[in-house]
Amino acid sequence: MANAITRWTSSRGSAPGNDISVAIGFQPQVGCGDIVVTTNVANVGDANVTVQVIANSVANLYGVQAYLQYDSSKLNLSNIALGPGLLPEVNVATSQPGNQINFQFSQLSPTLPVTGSGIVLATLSFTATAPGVANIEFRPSATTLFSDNNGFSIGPATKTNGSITVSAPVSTGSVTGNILLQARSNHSGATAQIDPSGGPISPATTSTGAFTISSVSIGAHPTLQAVMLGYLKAVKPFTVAAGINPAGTVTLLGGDANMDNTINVLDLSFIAARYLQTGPVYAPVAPSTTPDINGDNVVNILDLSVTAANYLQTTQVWP
Ligand SMILES: [Ca+2]
Ligand SMILES: [Ca+2]
Repeated sequence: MANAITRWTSSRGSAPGNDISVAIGFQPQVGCGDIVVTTNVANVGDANVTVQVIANSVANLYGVQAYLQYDSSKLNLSNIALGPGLLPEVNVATSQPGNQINFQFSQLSPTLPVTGSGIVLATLSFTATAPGVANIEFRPSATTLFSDNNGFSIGPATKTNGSITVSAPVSTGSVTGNILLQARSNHSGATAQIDPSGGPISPATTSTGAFTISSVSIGAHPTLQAVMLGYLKAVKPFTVAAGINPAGTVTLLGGDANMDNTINVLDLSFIAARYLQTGPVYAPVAPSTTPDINGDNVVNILDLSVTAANYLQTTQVWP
């Protein structure tokens, strides 16, 4: 106590020995605590997205008045819950005109004052309505105040604004899988496509047949197809959700030399007419035809046999 008196007398510029009874009752009216609005993240449409208003580094906190505002272009306020770090035993008002949040409350005797940090004063609940960073901030035009149980202001010395970062709803996913090619050990060069033609398409498959179609809209799609030059395509309906959607593995049947979705005498004739030709280019009719079904740069019995074995097969169902 002697130290407290010394600080008081020196701060007032008085000599020691003045009226001690006045000095004993003195409390410094300077800010000491801090008030913080926490941050959170949400997606558009999320309800009950909360931030907390917290008091830190306070001594003998007994009441609080706070004046905040929030970004009503991105958030709708749904609830203000006072406490529980400080008990709202005397609640003067809790109102939210427009985009404002005001609360004023005190504890009530015999409840003891609160000292420490991490004291939750209120929890604010919002619905996220639009993407972007929505600030929840102290209004500079109104005085946010801590009170102790003697009715003195004890801060806040600093006020830290909060925010909710709202993300746009996820509207696309990706589709992955493997396309294997009959008669080949290297399965590169095929593609997978949603909503042919014109829908999102994968890059050419890797040697293992792996593919990924990116940025596919969420929902049910009538057709996912696997296509390779010289092979019958395979199709199935496919529903896409957010994230990665495995479509499984499909093995394409070889022999559709003219790419008309049927293996028949036209394909056999096309191959026979070019029998024993060599080289990488076998597209005398159009770019989308080939007699070299297995891709080994020679037209021979291997191509003819696989085609004949798939005679009269048509577009396949992707399992
Ligand atoms: Ca054909
Ligand atoms: Ca061949």
